[in-house]
Amino acid sequence: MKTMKRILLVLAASTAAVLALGASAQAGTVTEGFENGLGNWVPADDGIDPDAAITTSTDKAYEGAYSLAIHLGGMQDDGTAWVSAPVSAAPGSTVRVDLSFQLWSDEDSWANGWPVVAHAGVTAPAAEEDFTIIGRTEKWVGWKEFAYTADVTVGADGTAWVSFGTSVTWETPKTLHFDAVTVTTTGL
Ligand SMILES: [Ca+2]
Ligand SMILES: [Ca+2]
Repeated sequence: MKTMKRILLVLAASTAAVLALGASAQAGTVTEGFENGLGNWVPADDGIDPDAAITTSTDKAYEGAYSLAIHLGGMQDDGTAWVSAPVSAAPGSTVRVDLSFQLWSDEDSWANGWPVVAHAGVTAPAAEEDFTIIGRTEKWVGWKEFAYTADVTVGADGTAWVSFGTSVTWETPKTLHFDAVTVTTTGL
């Protein structure tokens, strides 16, 4: 009787472990506040704006002391810069990727805004056309949350890439500050 009880306990424990593993493969949330550099976020741009620069900055912070600063010179009247991070999913599965972040604006202006862009897919974006426009800059004062959701079917490597940034549509230099990034992946 004692042995049977022990076997049942072991079975219960291993079932719980399998369930926990399944859950962690199916859903997860990662956050980034840029307090120690860019973390998992890889900086990139389309090569059009020679002044494109992606750094961390203490000029603005939604949380902690640092934000992500994406700078574009604007003088080509074109050019897109962004950061991308890999997220893990079960190989071959379809996941919903929910991205959110805070973006700082100095002013609420009738003009002068640039698109805020985002993307999620099996590869990181390479050009402006790869992105979805999810809003425009300089249409509020202070911090504002932006969000983007996409479903991605990952390949055998179990990796999806999620990205956000901005794109020049007005010939003026801008430095945009992003912070408090959250990426949640949920198995579908
Ligand atoms: Ca921060
Ligand atoms: Ca453009």
